[in-house]
Amino acid sequence: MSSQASKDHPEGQKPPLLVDDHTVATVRESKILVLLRGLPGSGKSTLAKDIEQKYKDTSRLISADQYEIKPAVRSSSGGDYAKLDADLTTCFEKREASLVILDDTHHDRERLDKLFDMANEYHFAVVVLEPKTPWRLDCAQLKDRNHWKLSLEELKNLRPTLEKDLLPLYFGWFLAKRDEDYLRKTSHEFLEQLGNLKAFKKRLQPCMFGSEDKHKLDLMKYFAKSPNILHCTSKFCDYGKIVGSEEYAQQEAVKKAYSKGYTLHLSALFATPRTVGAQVELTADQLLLWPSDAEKEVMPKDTLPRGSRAHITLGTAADVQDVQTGIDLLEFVKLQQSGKEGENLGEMSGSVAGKVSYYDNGMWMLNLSQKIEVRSIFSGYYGKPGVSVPLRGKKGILNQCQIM
Ligand code: 2AM
Repeated sequence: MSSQASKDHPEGQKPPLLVDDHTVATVRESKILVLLRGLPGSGKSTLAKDIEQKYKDTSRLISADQYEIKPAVRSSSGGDYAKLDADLTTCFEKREASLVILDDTHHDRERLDKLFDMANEYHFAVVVLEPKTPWRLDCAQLKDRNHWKLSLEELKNLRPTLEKDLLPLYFGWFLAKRDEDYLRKTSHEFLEQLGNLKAFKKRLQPCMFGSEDKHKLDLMKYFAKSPNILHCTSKFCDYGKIVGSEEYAQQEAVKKAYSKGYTLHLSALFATPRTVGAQVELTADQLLLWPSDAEKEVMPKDTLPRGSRAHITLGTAADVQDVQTGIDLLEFVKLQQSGKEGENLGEMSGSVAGKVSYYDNGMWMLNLSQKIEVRSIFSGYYGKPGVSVPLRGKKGILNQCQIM
């Protein structure tokens, strides 16, 4: 970094993916699309180049400037971007980089939505970074700094959408690719062993887990959907429509954590007739990012320990929403709080070694003898809701849980 650039981006203001070793290691194991966002001349390109340098072997920097795309308020975001988008698609398709950095103003919602769709299609998590330079919104200064020679008027037209925070559908911890693959496999193993457990077959009630044909019960097929990128939601914002989301995004802890790497500790896996998920035990550091009303939001009458809703949705039945997984987990927690241990019905082995408990109404929990640790990046999901993949994943059909 040049001395001028160092001054513009003091060490304390650099995003964790530039300065924190654990984050750097996690980013290297992840698939991430970094979107630099801000007015022309605000310092995006310096930040973009720093990130590219830091991840030389695995990154690819695509800058709108290279394509002569002049920042402007457009009626449509089509035309100008055709070549850039073709190169971006090739980069994703040919797996040219696991960290793709896109340097553009990103002021246009339509343009952003297109990029979020692409990220979803290629299973890239998204990180949106804005320069922290003191003049980033100061049009008078930017007029002299931007190489496009945009006038004060043109800059002022671009500013309104860029001075507001871009709020995601939700904030959360997004699993690194390698750990995500491992957890998907572990979830299949859990469902396979559960489906083959004698006690499970015995307690199946009519229509539970798609048990119409008891001899061909297939839990992987039953849990038809899985999130596109496995994650643990911290705050659901609905792009800012949820009361309190702006305040959440403004919290110092949240701002500091954005793009930072965290290890999540999974203590149990659970399955109900609606969802299959993993229980996450948040550390003190992670609890700083946990909204104080997360449990009350879905169980207003109960007093449950802070963080007890933390989970990763692994799969849901066909007509069930992802949000149900956290509600199901809280049902277990409530039963445990009331002193109900669950019926101890055996052990699982291998990657899912642990004790199996049954809590009535088709609620099964596996307490892992060894916690599973998965690496993740704290960020937001900005795309459309309801993007999911079949639980069976890309590798095709795993063994069915045949009930004899
Ligand atoms: P999940 O975290 O339990 O998997 C989009 O709906 C994402 O936000 C999902 O990942 C979903 O569930 C999570 N989410 C958390 N709270 C939600 C709410 N109140 N409504 C909808 N989705 C919510």
